[in-house]
Amino acid sequence: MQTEYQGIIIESVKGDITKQDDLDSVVNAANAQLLTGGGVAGAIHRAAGPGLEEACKPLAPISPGEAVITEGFQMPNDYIIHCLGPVYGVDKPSDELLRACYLNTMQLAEDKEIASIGFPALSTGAFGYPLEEALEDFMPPFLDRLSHAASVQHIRFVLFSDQDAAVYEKYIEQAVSP
Ligand code: AR6
Repeated sequence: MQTEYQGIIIESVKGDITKQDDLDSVVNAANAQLLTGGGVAGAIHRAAGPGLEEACKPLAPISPGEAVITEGFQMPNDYIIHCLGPVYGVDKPSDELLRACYLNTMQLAEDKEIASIGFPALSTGAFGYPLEEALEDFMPPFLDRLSHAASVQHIRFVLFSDQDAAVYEKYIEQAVSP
């Protein structure tokens, strides 16, 4: 689905975060060491190639809620923004740390004058954050931040299953109703 919020395109799609060829940047659901791993981090490192690991070394480790940016290497995007989400119920307060991921990503994107960002559902895989609770925790302040974005014009949430995409779709329709 696609909608518009304060002049910004917001989409939710089912897909693979490594295949978003038309976006300037995508977000990595990283680990603290910024190394390859399972889920999104594994897929991004495989697609980006070894140059990404080299670029990440001097930036690691990062803390929950923090984000850092690299170029995209062999990914189809100019930039990758690496975020360490909270482990649900372990890194506390999880809601504030999750929010920080989305807001820090926005700040890095604006610093680089990036127009479009693809987000996976940070922390909702290996880190165990329930998907609906994650949406409720990060989306209101994220929408608020979007309402005064300078460069960012297009946000795409990329979900890995039909079920997750449907949850996002329903939430966005309600939150961004004109
Ligand atoms: N494209 C889009 N979404 C994906 C993809 C993909 N290629 N692969 C998985 N997802 P996760 P986290 C979904 O575990 O919870 C890693 O091992 C997945 O179904 O990647 O932040 C790192 O090394 C889930 O809904 O991220 C860290 O140690 C969501 O993306 C740790 O896991 C996030 O799942 C990070 O855990």
